[in-house]
Amino acid sequence: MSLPIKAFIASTPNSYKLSIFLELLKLKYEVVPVDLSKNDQKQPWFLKVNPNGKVPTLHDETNDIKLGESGAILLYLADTYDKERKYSYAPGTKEYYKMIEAAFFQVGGIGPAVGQSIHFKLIAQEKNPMAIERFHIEIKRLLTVLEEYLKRNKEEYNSEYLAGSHLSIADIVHIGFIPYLKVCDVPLNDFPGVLKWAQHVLEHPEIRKGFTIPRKSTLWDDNLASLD
Ligand SMILES: N[C@@H](CCC(=O)N[C@@H](CS)C(=O)NCC(=O)O)C(=O)O
Repeated sequence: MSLPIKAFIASTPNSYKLSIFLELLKLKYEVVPVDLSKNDQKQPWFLKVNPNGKVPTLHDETNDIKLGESGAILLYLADTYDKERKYSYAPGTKEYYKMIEAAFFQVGGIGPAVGQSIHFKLIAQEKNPMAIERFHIEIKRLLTVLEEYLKRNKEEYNSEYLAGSHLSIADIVHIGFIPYLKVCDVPLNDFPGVLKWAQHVLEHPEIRKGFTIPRKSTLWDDNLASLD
């Protein structure tokens, strides 16, 4: 059966943001698995939906919209399908901008830094110690900022989440990357606030389920288990 919401995803940290959010919103959707090892994401059929050739990508036929960029996709889904603002905040509110701040910090900060760290540590044929060190230091700096976001939000809202009083897009974009920190040799024990937050967020069964769509990553399995 064809469903109007099509999620183009692979078992990657950015993709899991989308599967997690679709699960939380209890939406019916079709998974279009993208095989990154075969470079599906750079094929003409994929580039028609997202010229940037990356996952996650969304095609919602209900509104005839094709979107790339995890942050933009989650904001679209929130505005369209989270009318009660269970996992987001209404535009114009203070909490909305704090949610956006944390989300942009992820997509423009932690996400790329973790991606580069993994590239230089695990994928690049030639080892470049300066590049490895640069991204290692940057990830640790960014996690210190994340600790501070959590601390300030707790002071203001007495909340365990990143923005405002409840789980939101701010948490969802960050949680996707947390299990990868182990691969970057950044132990979460050095960031107790982030560790506590991650354990709290992972209590949501929809979030655990999102990490299994399209497939569980064996790497993530081990790393998720180490957070329990
Ligand atoms: N800024 C993008 C980054 C997406 C991204 O880097 N996706 C990776 C997987 S986690 C990807 O598609 N890599 C394959 C490629 O770059 O060809 C977002 O937030 O959605």
